[in-house]
Amino acid sequence: VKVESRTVDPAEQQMLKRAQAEGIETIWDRADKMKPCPIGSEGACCRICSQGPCRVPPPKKAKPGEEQKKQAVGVCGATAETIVARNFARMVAAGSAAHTDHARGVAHLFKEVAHGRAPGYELKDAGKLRAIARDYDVPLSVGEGDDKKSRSKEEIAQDLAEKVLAEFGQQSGELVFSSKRAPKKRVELWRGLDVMPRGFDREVVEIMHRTHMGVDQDYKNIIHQCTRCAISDGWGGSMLATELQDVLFGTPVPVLGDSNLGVLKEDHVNVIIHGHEPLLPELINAASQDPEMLEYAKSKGAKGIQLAGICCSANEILMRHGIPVAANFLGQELAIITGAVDAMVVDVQCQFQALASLVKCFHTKLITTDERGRIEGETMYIPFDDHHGPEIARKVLKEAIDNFPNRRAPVIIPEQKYPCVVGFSMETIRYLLGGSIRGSYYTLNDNIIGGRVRGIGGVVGCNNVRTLHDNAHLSMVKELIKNDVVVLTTGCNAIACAKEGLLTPEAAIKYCGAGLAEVCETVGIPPVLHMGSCVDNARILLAAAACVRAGGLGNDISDLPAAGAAPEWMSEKAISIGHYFVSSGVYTIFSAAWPTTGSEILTDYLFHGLESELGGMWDFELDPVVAAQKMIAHIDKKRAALGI
Ligand code: BF8
Ligand code: SF4
Repeated sequence: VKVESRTVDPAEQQMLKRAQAEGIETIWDRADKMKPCPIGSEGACCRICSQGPCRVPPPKKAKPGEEQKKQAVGVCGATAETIVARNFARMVAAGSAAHTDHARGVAHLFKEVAHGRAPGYELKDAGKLRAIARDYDVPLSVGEGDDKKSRSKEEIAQDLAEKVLAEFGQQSGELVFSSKRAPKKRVELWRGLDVMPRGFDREVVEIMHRTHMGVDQDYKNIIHQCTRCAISDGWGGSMLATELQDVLFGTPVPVLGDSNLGVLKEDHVNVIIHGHEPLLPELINAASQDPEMLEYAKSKGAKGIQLAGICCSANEILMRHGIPVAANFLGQELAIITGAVDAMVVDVQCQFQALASLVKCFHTKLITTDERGRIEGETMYIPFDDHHGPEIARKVLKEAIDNFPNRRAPVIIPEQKYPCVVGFSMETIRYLLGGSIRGSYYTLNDNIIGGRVRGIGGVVGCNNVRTLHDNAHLSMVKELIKNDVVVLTTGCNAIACAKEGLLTPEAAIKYCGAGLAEVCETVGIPPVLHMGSCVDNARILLAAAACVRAGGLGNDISDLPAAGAAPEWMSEKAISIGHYFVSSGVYTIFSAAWPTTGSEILTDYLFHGLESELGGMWDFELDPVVAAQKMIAHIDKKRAALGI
């Protein structure tokens, strides 16, 4: 098989050639052997009770003269609409659960830090802490008049921790961020539709209940709960994870980083950080700069310690510390195939089980660190715990260093390495594009109204082995910036863009339309703004809300000339993210595959029906350039409605 048909990344092509030459199996080989089930991929297989699985794909169109076959229903009578909606809903539930459970870990750590019980951590961003506390009605001071005293960071954080932790098990009412941070008009719309989320866990559990055998069998009602659950992710769990991580680890500001497999160094101990939760990676980064650790690495013959990231943990430490990113989702095996990785440290989400067998071909230690994410055959399990963070980080690092002398396969590190400017939090964009009115998105809006910037595209999401790796990401983003659409990116799209050099101010000259290029040059920013990991899609929501607040572009997110996309999505998290964008009023288009084609009626509801309810809707288009053009058409439609 030609490696060019698998990935567009030359560094990864080189590693795939090595894999082929040495008979090492990768995800692409397994994908060749495993054809997707045509019924399951349409969402048309129900296996939620043991009378099935029941398969209800749309009947083939009858040939002339033949009688048209009827649409099948499940043994219990469940229609294709119900079955497909149930499968879709369970994706929303799993995705939302992943983000919210991530937030739970951060919230627990936050509480321990507030009480001084978590060595190695601090409350770094006091300004953000106070902003969140204000939303949660936690008092910032005590006493009145002359006796009024500010409360300490710790006192505020202790109260705030109790309030955020209570939201996980909250049974009624509204989530704080959903009601306070979305534009007023959006909140009123959600209240009117009765989709305000009540509690993080409740919304996920309720989807699981409703999609149990014989409960919710009205597809619109199932999607209604999807909306509530997805809002509790975007304007809830994900937003909480992002905000509390900023308090603990610092709100990102622009920083220079490097990307692609060329960031690994033959003469260094190479440690790959892979997963999603930055709690332990923050401390591994700190430990890697400890002179004692460095000495230890030297005693084993290495020149130093090189950390590099994969997936969203990579995005987290890249944008806060400039730690280079080695690869996105589909590159995780290829990093090990360099023979240069002394340890791969994983936490949760998007980690191939195949890593465990792959590391056996090399010297790499696969270290799992989260009790929720063990991998059978892992080399080692070093569980993270809030109370002994620095010790655990040093232990992990020591394992990597001890492994440096054990390299056995010849080390082949591709030379590709590209710089990137990252760290565009909502606050940083506000600062850079606030213009004369700092503290708002005024300049950005002004540029949109003036037409130099045509609109905003949020392009995010995974890799998918069923598509040419990174190709859809890059062609979509290039088409958008060529047409003056500024791109906000997170997740594996951000890493694909980094590897292509799109996250540099120079990319503006090379790839952008004249208007966007001018704005980027004036402000000195890349045309593609790296906003972080997948939970940081909440930053895109906050940026959208800030655009609405700055004025001139309507009263709601659905008025903005903006669109969202995940051109190579594969995970359930992507569906939850997509659905919260739709629920926030954004036109959201996916490529690669679409999981509801088993019901034309349901698909039509998601693609068209939702627009009249939520102002946002789903769409699907296989060709990423055509998808970009559809985003631009939507942006133009919104511009026309605004009269700009
Ligand atoms: O949370 S983009 S493949 S790494 S799921 Fe996974 Fe998808 Fe990458 Fe990050 Ni997000
Ligand atoms: Fe079949 Fe109904 Fe059971 Fe689903 S719930 S497997 S459609 S009988």
